[in-house]
Amino acid sequence: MKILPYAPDQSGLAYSVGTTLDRFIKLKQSDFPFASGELSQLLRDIALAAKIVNRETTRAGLSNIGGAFGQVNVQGEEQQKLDVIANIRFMRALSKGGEVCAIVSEEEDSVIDLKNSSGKYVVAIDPLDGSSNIDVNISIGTIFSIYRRRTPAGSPIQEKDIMQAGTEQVAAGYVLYGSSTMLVYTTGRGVNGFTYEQSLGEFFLSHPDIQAPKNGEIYSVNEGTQHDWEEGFKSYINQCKERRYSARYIGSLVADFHRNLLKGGIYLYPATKKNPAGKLRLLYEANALAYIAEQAGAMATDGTQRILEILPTTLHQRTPLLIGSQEMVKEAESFLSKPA
Ligand code: FBP
Repeated sequence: MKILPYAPDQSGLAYSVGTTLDRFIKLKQSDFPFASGELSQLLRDIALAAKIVNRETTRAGLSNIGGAFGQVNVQGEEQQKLDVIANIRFMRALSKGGEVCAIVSEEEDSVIDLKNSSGKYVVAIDPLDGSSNIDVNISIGTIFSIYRRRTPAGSPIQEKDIMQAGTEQVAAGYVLYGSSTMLVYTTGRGVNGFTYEQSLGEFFLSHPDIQAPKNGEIYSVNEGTQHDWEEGFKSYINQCKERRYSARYIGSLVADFHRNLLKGGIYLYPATKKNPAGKLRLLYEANALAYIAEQAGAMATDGTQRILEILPTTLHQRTPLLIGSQEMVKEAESFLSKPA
C-alpha cells in the first residue's frame, strides 16, 4: 500500500477559496492559552445571526419587513421592523449558543438575563445600526461588544457584570450589510475582516490585519447639526474644508467608520444642544468601534478622554464620539474646549 504526503495542487485549476471565519477562529484560539472554545463558539453564533439578518436585509423590499414597527424604543426612537427582527435574531442565536449570561441591546430597555447558568460572557449589541437608512437601501450594520462576567457563572447577574469600561472587552466587532457583507472583529490581537460569500454561506478572510492610516482627508459629520456645535468644533470642521478634505457622511455609523478605517478619515458626533451628551451609545456603539479602532492603530475619544476608559453608569448612556485616524482625532481634540 503506497502512502504519499499531500502535495498542494499546483495546476491552478481550482483556485483557493481562502480561510473561512470558522477556521480562522479555530486557528486563533491557540493565541489564548486558557481558551475553552466558548468565545470561539460565541463569535460563530454572532456570525450565524449576521447571515440570517443579511438575508432579511437583502430581501427587505420583497417581504414586507420594511418600514416602522409601530413602537418606540427606550431611546424614544421609532423602531423599524428590521430593528426588531435583527434584535430577535441575535437574541435567539446568543441564548441558544449557551455562552452568554446577559445581553444589553439598543432595542431592550433593560438587561436581558438569559438564565444560563454556565454563561461566562456578557454581550452588548446594536442589532441594526443606521436605522434611518434601512428603507432606502443604504448600508447598515450590527455592532457588538463582548465582556467576561465578573461574578461567578450561575450566580445572579450583577451591575458590575454589565457596567464595565471598554478596556475590559474581550472581543468586539461589527457587521456591515453593504454592497458586500463583511464581519470585522478583534479579540485584542489585531483586527481582521471577512467577506460573506453568499453562494457558499461562509465568511472568508478578505482583510487580514487591518491597519488604519495614521492620517486622512475624509471627515464624516452631520453638518445639519452645526448650529448646535461649540465654536472649537466649528473651527475644526472649517479647517477640514479649507484643506479641501472630502465630506462623506452616510448616516450609518458602521459604514462611515468602516470607510474611514480603511481609507483614513474621521467620524465625529459631538455633543450638541439636542444631544448634550452626544448621540451615540457608549455600551453598544462607541466601545466596540473604539476597541477596533485602537487595535487597528486608530483612535477614539469623547473629545477629552479615551472612549475605552469611560466607566459606564447607565445602560443606554450616550457619549460624544471622535473616531478615526490618529492624527486627525488628536487634531480635532486640540480644537475642543476642555471641561473646566
Ligand atoms: P441607530 O441607527 O442604531 O440608532 O444609530 C445611530 C445612528 O443612526 C448612527 O448609525 C449614525 O451615524 C447616526 O445615528 C446618525 O445620526 P444623525 O441622523 O443625527 O446624523
